[in-house]
Amino acid sequence: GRKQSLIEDARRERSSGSAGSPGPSRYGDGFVFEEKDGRVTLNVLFNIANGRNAGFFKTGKIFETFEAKLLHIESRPGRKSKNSPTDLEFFMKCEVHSSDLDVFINSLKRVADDVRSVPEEKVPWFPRQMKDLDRCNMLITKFDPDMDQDHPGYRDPEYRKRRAFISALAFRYKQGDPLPIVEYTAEEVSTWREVYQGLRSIYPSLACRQFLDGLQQLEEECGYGEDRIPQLGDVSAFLKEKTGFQLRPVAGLLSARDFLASLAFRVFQCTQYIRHSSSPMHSPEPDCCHELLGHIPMLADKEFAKFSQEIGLASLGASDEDIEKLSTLYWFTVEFGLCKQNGTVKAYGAGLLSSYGELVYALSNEPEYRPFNPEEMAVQPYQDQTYQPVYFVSDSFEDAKIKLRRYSATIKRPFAVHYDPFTCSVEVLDQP
Ligand code: HBI
Ligand code: NLE
Ligand code: FE
Repeated sequence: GRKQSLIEDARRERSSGSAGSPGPSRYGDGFVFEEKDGRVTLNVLFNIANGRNAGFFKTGKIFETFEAKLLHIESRPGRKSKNSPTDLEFFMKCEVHSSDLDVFINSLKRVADDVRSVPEEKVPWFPRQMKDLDRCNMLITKFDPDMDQDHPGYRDPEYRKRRAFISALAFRYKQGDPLPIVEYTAEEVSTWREVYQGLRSIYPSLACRQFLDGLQQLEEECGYGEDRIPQLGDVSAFLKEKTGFQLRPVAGLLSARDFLASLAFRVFQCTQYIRHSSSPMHSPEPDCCHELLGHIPMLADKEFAKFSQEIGLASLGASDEDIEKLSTLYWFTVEFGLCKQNGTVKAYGAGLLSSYGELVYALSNEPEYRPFNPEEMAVQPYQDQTYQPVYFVSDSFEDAKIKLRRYSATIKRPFAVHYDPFTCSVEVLDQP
């Protein structure tokens, strides 16, 4: 599931409008609320200033008076938190009588600051223009070297410092900025060399044809090799010419929703740090080896690029359940997919192609193989700590694409999306 703050969601929706078809009743700020049986559901945000905490309990009294049904509540340090750390911002989802709406909001305004109300949206916010990707930055703190005791970098302060430095480059990045250049240290290049040499020697027999083609082009035209870690700017320029994909730096694992959304714009989010030198053969989290060796060669393939964008478009505004399914499918295909080529099983999944350990394991007779079936794959539980116990094998690379495309088309949304490559924006077509 998605661990996204509802406060964050409401704020994004408010400042960008949403794709949902508007309901019948209009209120104050121009927002439209869905009315049902004389009641409306709304999201209310307000601040309680430092030292006025009693104000919060007064809001409770107002809820009681108006028989407002509280459906959800969250709080977090408020906007002015730098100066006064006890300021709190509240988010409440509630249901009130439509006729009480104005008085209810005005009453709240008397006891709390900066009261804002936004209608409950049926469609989650999604980016419409490429620059909206600046707001697709919900990081999942998993495998974090600062928080996870099992991370190989947890006890290495130098490594953690380096990670923080490289993360900061991604945090500061805005769409359209030049891609940050990282001067990799001798130790980092040596980790890269180890990863590159190991994998390069087994690719010819284990990787699919599309991958080998892409990698060869990268070696010939983009300076790929064991001696240096390619810079995102060079790789992005290369991809843009081949398939129109471009890269964007990211500090770590993104929420599936935000990660998939960028694909809709042919933007691939890339981490720039490298795995810890103590575990070159496998890392549970993405790093530059995973992006540059696992993903980039595949994204140089026109058909694969098109298909990646389609998954991205299918994800825009999809329900949480559908995002979960799409990302699980993504996991068993783009990350860990196997396909038959000339009668032999080959890897096309990036998570395999960037891990010597798992690539060898996946193509040994140890794991279980199952036939490609999107309906089954979308709900197959997976773990992301170590090697997969099960892989799905398609009859061909093309077969995987066709079946996935067919599956994506079954995802129901109250609107259709169309990507306009000239303006790099998503057009939303209402389908009442
Ligand atoms: N975030 N940075 C980053 N890189 C990924 O490859 C990635 C991600 N978030 C989610 C994700 N991949 C997949 O597991 C799918 O859930 C989309
Ligand atoms: N296990 C992969 C690797 O070691 O490169 C990374 C997978 C990221 C999803
Ligand atoms: Fe990946």
